[in-house]
Amino acid sequence: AVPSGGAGGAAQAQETAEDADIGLNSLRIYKLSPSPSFSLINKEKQDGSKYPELALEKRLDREQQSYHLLVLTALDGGDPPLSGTTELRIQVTDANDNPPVFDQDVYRISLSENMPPGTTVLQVSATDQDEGINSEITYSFHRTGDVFSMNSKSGEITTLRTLDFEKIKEYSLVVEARDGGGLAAQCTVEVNIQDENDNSPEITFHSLAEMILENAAPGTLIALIKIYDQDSGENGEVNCRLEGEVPFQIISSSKNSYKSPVPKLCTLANSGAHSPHWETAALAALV
Ligand SMILES: [Ca+2]
Ligand SMILES: [Ca+2]
Ligand SMILES: [Ca+2]
Ligand SMILES: [Ca+2]
Repeated sequence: AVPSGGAGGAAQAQETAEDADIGLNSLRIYKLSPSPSFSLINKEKQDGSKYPELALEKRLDREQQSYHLLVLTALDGGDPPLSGTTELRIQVTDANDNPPVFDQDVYRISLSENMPPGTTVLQVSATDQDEGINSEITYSFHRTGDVFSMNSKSGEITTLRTLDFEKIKEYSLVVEARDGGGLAAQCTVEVNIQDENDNSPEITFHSLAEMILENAAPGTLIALIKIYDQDSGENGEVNCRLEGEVPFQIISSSKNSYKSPVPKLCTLANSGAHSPHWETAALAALV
């Protein structure tokens, strides 16, 4: 067996043949079947006997060709020459000359917040052209966190805890694949957290007047209502409306802030499309 990646030119094997004749009819030359990888050097000992040396012409690559069959022929000087042949079977053993290669340099995934811990969200995959332990891949995070865990054998990434869009909106993970011979590759996993409507509007209410006179002019401002929803986009949009027949109206002064007369009941509608929360706030009427 010859290790792959060996330097060319080194003598690798010796074969000798015997010829009982002497003089011209004795052994003249060795020949090798054509091979791009191997060549034969005819050598002569001090006593005049000949022997061949098998040399590497170029680096062997087990991943391209793991087995070589050569035929060595010994020719004598007779006319016609007599010959003898022998087969050389060469098995190339693996060297760890290939690092793992990820299917993708960058994986991008989108996850909804609030998915339960233990959910498998992605499986990364790398391959290695070598064989045996040289191709056995172990996956790990470049820097371990407390949000995701990695199955070192399968490359499956699982959540360790609940994701909260309101706290962190994206993660960038660097994943390493290392083969049994110590060669490694890295890829990046970009995780985008998507908002869910998991926050109800929060209401603050400020009275502008202790009492309202019965002859107060229409349009007199009576109270200030502030509404805040931690969610984003549609999930954070709120509507405020008065319930029932009341002689008051709500004036929207700016986003999430309403000047209002004192209502008996103010219902805040969250217009989130997915799972709207309705928050009802009973506000003490000051009338
Ligand atoms: Ca390898
Ligand atoms: Ca190899
Ligand atoms: Ca949310
Ligand atoms: Ca919301």
